[in-house]
Amino acid sequence: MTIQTVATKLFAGQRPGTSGLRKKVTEFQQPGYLENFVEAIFLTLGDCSGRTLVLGGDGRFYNRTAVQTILRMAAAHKVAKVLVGRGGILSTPAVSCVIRKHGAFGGIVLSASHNPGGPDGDFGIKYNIENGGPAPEKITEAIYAHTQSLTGYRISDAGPVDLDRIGATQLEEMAVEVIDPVADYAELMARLFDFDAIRALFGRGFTMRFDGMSAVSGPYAKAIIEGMLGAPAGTVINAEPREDFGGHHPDPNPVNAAELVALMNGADAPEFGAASDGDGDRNMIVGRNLAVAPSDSLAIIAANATMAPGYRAGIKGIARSMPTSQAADRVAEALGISCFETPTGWKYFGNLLDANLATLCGEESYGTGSNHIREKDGLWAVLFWLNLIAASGKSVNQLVQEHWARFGRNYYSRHDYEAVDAASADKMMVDLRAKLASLAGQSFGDFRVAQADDFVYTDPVDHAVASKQGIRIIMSDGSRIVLRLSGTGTEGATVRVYLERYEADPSRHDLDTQEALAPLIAIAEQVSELKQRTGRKEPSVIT
Ligand code: VG1
Ligand code: CO
Repeated sequence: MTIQTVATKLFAGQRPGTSGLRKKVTEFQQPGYLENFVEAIFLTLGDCSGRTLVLGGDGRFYNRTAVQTILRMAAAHKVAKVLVGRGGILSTPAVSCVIRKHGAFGGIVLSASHNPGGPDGDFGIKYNIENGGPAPEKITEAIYAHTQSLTGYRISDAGPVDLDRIGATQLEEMAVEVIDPVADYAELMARLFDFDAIRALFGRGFTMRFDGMSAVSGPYAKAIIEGMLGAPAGTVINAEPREDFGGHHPDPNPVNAAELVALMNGADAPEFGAASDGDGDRNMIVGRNLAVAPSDSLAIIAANATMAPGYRAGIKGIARSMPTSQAADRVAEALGISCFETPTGWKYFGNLLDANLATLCGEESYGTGSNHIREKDGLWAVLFWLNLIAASGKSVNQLVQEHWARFGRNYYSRHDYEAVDAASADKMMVDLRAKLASLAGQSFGDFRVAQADDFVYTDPVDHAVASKQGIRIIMSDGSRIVLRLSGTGTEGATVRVYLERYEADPSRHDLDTQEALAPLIAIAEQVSELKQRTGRKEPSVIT
């Protein structure tokens, strides 16, 4: 076995987005493409001797190939030890958990998360740091800079590692330990939640359906919900991770998880429905005839957090991404704790969690999590809801209705315009930015613009500044329109329009969401000319 330096050509566009580098599989399959990015990670990390890394992915097409390549490159870079999930499998939250539990230096997550998989789908790679969370921008920018200047990559010519057998092997001087992907994570969950109460709930015949969407969370959900909590076999469906996610689009929302939603709206609906995404960090919570808005889920978890053993002592603060609804802010206010507003992407929560400024975090995009790890965590959120249901004796619907009655309802929706022409989308944002100053003070029907800006975030811990994080049009009654471009798409541009309106009056809490938001939808169009500029008649996805 020898370690070689392979000369390579540079690839443009290897700048990590909202959550790592995501491209079409075919782009990753170009000789040197993956290797260059991994080399750039190692060049950024510097001396790796004596260090342990964690490695795993969501099992999508190209996962195994990439794991083998990265192992051979890690050995060439003198990494002391790699912990790799069996079969190359580790959910994103499990990577975060394993990094923290084993004191690893960092980890590499192979996933394009909610993006479709398979040979014609997407692949992705992301570096997580010592705290278990996504690398902050100063590291991702350093990685990107290396991708634009490196001349070769170092790799061992050793044969493949057997990924399917748990245990220790050696690759060059490097130890490789194939670990059970579920064990550490399951142990952590059992410490956070009242497993006895949830087991008793299932013992009383409580019915649930968890849709793994043929992605990574299946094995975790099966082991925990059916195995440890005693839910009947068949509670977890689509539980086997597949390279193409069985043709599913593993992005849990009422559009992609239509089957689950139909089941929950049907006559024989179970009491609780849930789903997760490609890499297991997102969650969808569904009651009978009710898909819970992720922003509401964050607020409800926060308001009831002390029902779960891991949060008995109370929460320090809540952090939400800027486009996420302000439902959580009302809870924070009632609890007398801080609420932080960060840019989109989990990487911005890391410092707040590390500094113990926030305990719970959430994004409107079906992402919820806490200080137990440094990623959002799909199954964690599902277990939190199970814990709330078991401890309160209330249904999903009751918990939601009572929350709205107490705090008011933040009607909320996101309209995505996917794969539109990138130049037109950029131009729309530029023109919108130019208009912002003149928008303040203008009236549109019943709404008056109180503030219009492009969100700038200054991290309260390290004072790093992130600018151009989304255009906000904030009305005098707190209603909001937010527009931003996606940083995870791989085709053209995706424009996201976020809409929010607050309603205090409980007699008006059962409106149709799109109807409740109709005036704001019209204003968003009037101000941005989105449809005309992108040539689209309607959003690709409404959540
Ligand atoms: C989207 C979501 C964002 C989330 C990110 C990663 O990013 O809006 O809230 O953190 O995906 O989620 P963007 O830039 O496309 O809006 V995951 O589950 O794909 O890692
Ligand atoms: Co994800």
